[in-house]
Amino acid sequence: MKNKINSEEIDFTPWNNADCQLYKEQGLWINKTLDQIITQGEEKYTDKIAVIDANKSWTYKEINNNAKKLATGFKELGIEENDKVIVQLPNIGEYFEIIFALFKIGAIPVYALPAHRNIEIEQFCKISKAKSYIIAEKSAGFDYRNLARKIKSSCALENIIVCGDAEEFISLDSLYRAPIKKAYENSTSVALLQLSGGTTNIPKLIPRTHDDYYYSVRESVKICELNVNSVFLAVLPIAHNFTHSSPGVLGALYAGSTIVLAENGSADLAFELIEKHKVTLTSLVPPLAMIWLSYAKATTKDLSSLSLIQVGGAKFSAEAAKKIKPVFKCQLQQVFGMAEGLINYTRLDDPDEIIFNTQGRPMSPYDEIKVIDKNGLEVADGFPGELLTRGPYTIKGYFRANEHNNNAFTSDGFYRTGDIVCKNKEGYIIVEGRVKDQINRGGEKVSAEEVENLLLSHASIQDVAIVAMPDKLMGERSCAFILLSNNAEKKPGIGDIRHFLENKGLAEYKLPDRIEYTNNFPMTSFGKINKQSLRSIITEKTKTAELA
Ligand code: AMP
Ligand code: DBH
Repeated sequence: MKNKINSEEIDFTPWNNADCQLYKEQGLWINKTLDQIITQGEEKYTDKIAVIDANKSWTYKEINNNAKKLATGFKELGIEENDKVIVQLPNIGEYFEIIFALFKIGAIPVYALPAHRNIEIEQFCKISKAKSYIIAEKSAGFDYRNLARKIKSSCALENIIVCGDAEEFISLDSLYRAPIKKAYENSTSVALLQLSGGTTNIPKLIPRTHDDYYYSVRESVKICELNVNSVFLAVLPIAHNFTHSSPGVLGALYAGSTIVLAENGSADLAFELIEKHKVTLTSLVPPLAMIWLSYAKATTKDLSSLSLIQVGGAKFSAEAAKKIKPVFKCQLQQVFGMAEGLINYTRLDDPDEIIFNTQGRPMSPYDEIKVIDKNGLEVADGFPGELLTRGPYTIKGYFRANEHNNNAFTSDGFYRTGDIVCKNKEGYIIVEGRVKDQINRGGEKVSAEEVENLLLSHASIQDVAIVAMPDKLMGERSCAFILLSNNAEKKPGIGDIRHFLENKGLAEYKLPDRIEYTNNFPMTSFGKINKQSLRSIITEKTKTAELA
């Protein structure tokens, strides 16, 4: 049964014993929990500023001390080892106190994004059985306490913890107690649950262990050359795997750098912060990089401190890639990663041609990759096929998703990425497209099936298929092809459709950007809706509209 989550579902699929031993012997897995990032940070960089947000700054010592105090507060609330805690926060400094406090007691944060609404949060609660939910009172005009009120009963939440004015909920401020003395130590256990963009209507939770995630962070720091002089500007949500770990905020803390948190990605705010804090690197999704490129030409702000801009999450075109260096006078790094594990980077000293035209190569010499055709056979270099991977920081299974895992992983432990790529003979990867039924909206992944299922509950809709349509800025946007039911009184407009989904509690980025009415869908020979032809139809239409 598709949606059933039962107690026999596996939380975590381990690597085989021989691989575990190899990764330990080779010093990839170092037997430390992620908490070590901040305890070591306190020892080495004590009074150095670790984090600056819109209101405050924190030293390394302050973050660790506050995390120790919160750890005790969380324990007193009844949060225990292996308990899941949904963390949904904007880019604020308290985020670090909270996640390190959770690591210290062996509780497991589920990394929700600020854009998620009740549908998503309810799903995370249901799958993870989280009893605690941590939010900020408000951000970007949205009141998260109202969201908490909406889901409280359906989710059986016992603790709703609010950073800021808690109203009837538990105030984060009230939870700072005497510092905890001994921290959780089992590095082989699951540290956190990341989210996958999802290719089915059930979101996937990604169990990452302390050992594997810490390795991914350290290796990323090495490749991106972060150090105590680096200043990392986080403009994307910090819980996202890219901003979190590639090398992201955890990498910055590991390297003794300073993190500057922006509340959003607007070029105005970011450029101001870059000048003010002498930011050296940042990570962007392609649409943001395009906006920054257009604003940078006219800015009066001094951006000369920037030495590296990372772009990833969706395909960055070679044309746009070529503009980064001349405009920002800094290096570009393409990053092709996934919360399931594998991260590919172009290297800082790669020739321009590689940096412009490829999405990098695997981060670790222990990453194994295969590019296969429809029959599962490896294709020759330079030919497209689906990318499969396994290695020291790529998961072997999603959290409580046995049935899906049978399809998403091969019997010998490779993750089927669903990405169509070409690998060149030097091992660099060029992303060509996807086999996944997913829209990559400027780095934010939308599962077509999830939105289709919701639309099918609309009284006027008989059938619907959502596909990606090309978009200059976002790379892709979503188009819903709709077949009206016989008794439909009127054609709902795009506004009605978006409103309908919003009322259901769907995150805004998942709402269709366009609708097209159809009387009959193109079908495959198996009688399935032929999404490939729908994509061609809408691509042609958008091209014709551009020419008109
Ligand atoms: P997720 O599994 O939700 O973490 O999303 C990861 C997916 O994002 C990858 O499998 C790719 O489809 C896509 N992706 C990430 N980075 C890039 C990139 N640089 N170029 C093209 N696609 C990317
Ligand atoms: O898209 C992603 O999920 C992603 C992109 C770049 C990622 O998880 C990462 C780097 O770590």
